Amino acid sequence: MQITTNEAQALAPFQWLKRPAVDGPPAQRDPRVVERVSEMLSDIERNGLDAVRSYARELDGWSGDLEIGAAELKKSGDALPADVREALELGYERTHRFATAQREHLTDFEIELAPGVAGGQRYVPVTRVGAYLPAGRFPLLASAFMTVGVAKAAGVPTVLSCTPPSGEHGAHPAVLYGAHLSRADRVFAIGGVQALGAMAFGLLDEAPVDMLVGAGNAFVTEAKRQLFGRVGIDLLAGPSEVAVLADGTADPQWVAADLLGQAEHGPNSPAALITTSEELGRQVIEAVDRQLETLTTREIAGAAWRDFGSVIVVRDVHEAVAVADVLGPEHLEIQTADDDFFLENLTNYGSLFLGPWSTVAYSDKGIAGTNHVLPTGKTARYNSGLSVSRFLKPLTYQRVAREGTAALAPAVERISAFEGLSAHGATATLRIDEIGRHSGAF
Ligand code: HSO
Ligand code: ZN
Repeated sequence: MQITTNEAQALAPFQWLKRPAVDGPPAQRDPRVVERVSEMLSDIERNGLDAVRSYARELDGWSGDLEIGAAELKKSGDALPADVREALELGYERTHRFATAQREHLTDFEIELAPGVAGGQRYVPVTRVGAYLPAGRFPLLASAFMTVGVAKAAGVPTVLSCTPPSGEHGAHPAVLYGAHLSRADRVFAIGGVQALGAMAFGLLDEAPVDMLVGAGNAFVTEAKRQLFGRVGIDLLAGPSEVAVLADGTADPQWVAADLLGQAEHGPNSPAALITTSEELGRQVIEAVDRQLETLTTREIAGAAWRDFGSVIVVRDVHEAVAVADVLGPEHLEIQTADDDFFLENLTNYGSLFLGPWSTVAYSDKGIAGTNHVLPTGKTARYNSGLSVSRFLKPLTYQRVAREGTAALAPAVERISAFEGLSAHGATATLRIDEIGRHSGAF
């Protein structure tokens, strides 16, 4: 999400109050990760579940059953404090309602393009989806709602999910409860590359999955990248990002808190403030430093802020839009006197949070209903976050009646002849001739 020197020059003039210590975006692909993932996937494709089991033992210290039974899944909530369970249920319910509304707004249609010539489109769900539910440094409990739950709301018949076991403890009960609430068809205690390989190569169920979704560490992301093509994917998630676009009306303490609220994801998580108020910029820098002193995750969040934090002062709202669109942040908060102006004018972001009361964490946890699987690393230029539409293929069809022939066939004959594709032309000629035989001229 960082602005490169070239981009900064193109956007000039704006003023940096704080520049990231690291120049350029977080490192992309580590060649050692690329090679290791490729070796592991070949091994898994060749040796099947034996290879999966051996990686589970070696990497996750797990030699128990790979599949989590229905009874265990159902009971997973019992291990959780009642208030956490209720919060998760609320997150599932909100995410499901939002996804269901998204589904209702995708409508099939058929249009008559000429008499006897119709074209139509139907949304048809992907048949089999595999969702990866991470449980690393911090288990992100809402992940199942965002992937499994949304796939189910889209009507995907079979959704498998995998989550890493941790030593003898097996899979994380809260992650399992999320998968259970989200109606996963089958859940496995398998982590990392072996999970994605097992789902994509069809080792866990009667057939391979058609699509892999869900975030994970660098190995998981690389595995998805290498399997893409053979299966569909949602997106390649990089470090979590946040930008806040604020004017002098914003509260610097709130802005600082919201920047740190994503910076704590990891030491390479970019956080940026874009502001029309130099005074606010200075106050936020001070507030971030003060809040870091007492934050339990200050090691991580502090490193992220030092290396990937920026504060940019722009001259007006138009420059603010231009800078935000270049950053294309995963999460973008707007805290200004006219938030709707930005809703109408911004084009590149994963998800937008309008007004000081809309903080990113509400969506992260599923409580705001919207999806938190979002594009990072400026891919918001061409991509959006996960939603029901990603699990639904807009399949088209055409229906031409005999009386529609005149509207199509002569043009196709002409184009085919010009291209030199005579067999194409013959398919049209055949139909014209058939009509000619019965009715004389066209
Ligand atoms: N900010 C993360 C999602 C998340 N954070 C879930 C906490 N829980 C990526 O969008
Ligand atoms: Zn987050």
